[in-house]
Amino acid sequence: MRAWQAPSVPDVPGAAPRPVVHDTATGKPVDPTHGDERAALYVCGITPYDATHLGHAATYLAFDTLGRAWRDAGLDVEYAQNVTDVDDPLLERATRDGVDWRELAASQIDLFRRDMESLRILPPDDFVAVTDEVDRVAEAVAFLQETGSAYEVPTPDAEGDDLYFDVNHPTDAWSLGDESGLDRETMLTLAAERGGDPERPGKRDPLDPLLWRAARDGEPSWDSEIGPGRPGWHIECSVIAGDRLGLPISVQGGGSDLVFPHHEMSAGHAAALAHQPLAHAFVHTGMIAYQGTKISKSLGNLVTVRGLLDDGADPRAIRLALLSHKYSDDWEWFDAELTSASTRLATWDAWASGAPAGHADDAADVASRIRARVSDDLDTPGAVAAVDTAIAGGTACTSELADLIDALLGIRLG
Ligand code: 5CA
Ligand code: ZN
Repeated sequence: MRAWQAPSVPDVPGAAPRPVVHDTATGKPVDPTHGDERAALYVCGITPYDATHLGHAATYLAFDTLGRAWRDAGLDVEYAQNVTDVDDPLLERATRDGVDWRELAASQIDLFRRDMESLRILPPDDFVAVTDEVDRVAEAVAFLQETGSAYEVPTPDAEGDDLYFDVNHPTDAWSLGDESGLDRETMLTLAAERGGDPERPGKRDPLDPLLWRAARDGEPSWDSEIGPGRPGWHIECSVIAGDRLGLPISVQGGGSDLVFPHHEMSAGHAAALAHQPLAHAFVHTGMIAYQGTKISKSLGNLVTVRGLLDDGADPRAIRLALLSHKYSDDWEWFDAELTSASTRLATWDAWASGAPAGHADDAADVASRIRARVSDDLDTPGAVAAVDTAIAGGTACTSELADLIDALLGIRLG
C-alpha cells in the first residue's frame, strides 16, 4: 500500500555514533543491529478507526528519530509498518457509526498519512494493510497447525473452528515471558484487558492467543486453505515483519501497551514459524496521558494532531513539544506544552535566520553533542537542551548545524 511523502533529510558530514536503545526483553541498552550495516525496523501500525492522537504521533516520532539516527550513522535502514485494517475495535466502531468498515479504515488511513506528512515523519518502505496479507497469514497458521503449535477450539457459532496458538509447545527461540519478563498473574490480567480471552473454554492454556477467527455471520472473512475466516492480531505482525524484513529484525517497536500480549505473542509466533527470535531488541514508547488518563481512541480523551494543526499550531512546534520528553517515559500532555514549544521554536528560528554571530567552531561541538545525545537511547530532551545551551552561550548557527538539527530532529529552522 502507498505510504506517505518522505520529508527531505540532509546528509551531514562527520561521524555519528551508532545508536544504542533500551531493550525491554533484557532491560539493557543494546546496539540492535549487532554491528551490521543494515538496520531492520518494524513498528506496529495503527488500527484505523479514529484520528491520529498525540500518543500515536509520539510513538511514530520516536521510531522516526531512531531511523534518522541510524541513517546519520551511515546505516542502510529498512522499515516496515502494518495497518490493522480488520480487527474487532474497527468493526465495532463501523457498526456503531453505521459505516462500512472498509470505508472507515480507508478514510482513517488517509488522515494518518496526512498527519505523518505534516509532522515530517519518515515513511516506512513497506506500509502493509493486513487485508492484503490474509493469504500469507493463513499459510503461516496452516504451518503452525502442521508443526503442532496451533490447535482448534470448538466454535459452535462459526462455519469452522477458531485456531489458537499453544504457548507451551516448545520452540527453540522463545518461551513464554522471554520478551515481557512478566509473571503469569500479570499476563492473565493484561491478556484480558488487551484483546485476549483467557476465560474462553476449550483452550489448552488460558493465555493461548487467537491465530485465526473462523467466519461468523455479519463479519468479514476470507476463503483460505484453513477455511473461511480472518487473522488474529499478533500473527499479522510476525508474518509481515518476517516476510518484508527477514528474521531476526533489529527492532520491534511500539507503545508500552504492546509489551504484553502483543509483542510477546508475536515473538512466540515468529519463533514457531522460523526458529528465529523476532527481533534483537524490543523498544517501547511510554504512554501519553491527557486529563489524567492514557490518551485512547476507546476512552475518547483525544488530543489529535489534526485538531492542533486546525487550531493553527506549527507542526514543527508539535514535534518539538514531543521531542522535549524522553520517548520511553509516560507523561501527560497539557495545553501549555504547545505554548512553550512554540516559544522555543521562535527562539531557535531567530537564531538560525539571524546573521551568524558567535563562535562558528563551537557549532561543531554542539553538533557532536546533539549526535551523542540522540544516539544514547534517543535522548531527544538532551539534544533539545544542547541547542538551548548553544543559543544561550552565543554559538553561531552554521548551515551544517542547522542541517544536523533538520536531519536528526526533523525540524527545519529559519
Ligand atoms: N494496530 C495495533 C498494533 S499492531 C495498535 O496497537 N494500533 S493502535 O492504533 O491502537 O496504536 C498504534 C500505536 O500507537 C501503537 O504502537 C500503540 O502502542 C501506540 N499508542 C497508542 N496509544 C498511545 C498513547 N496514549 N501513548 C503512546 N503511544 C500510544
Ligand atoms: Zn503489531
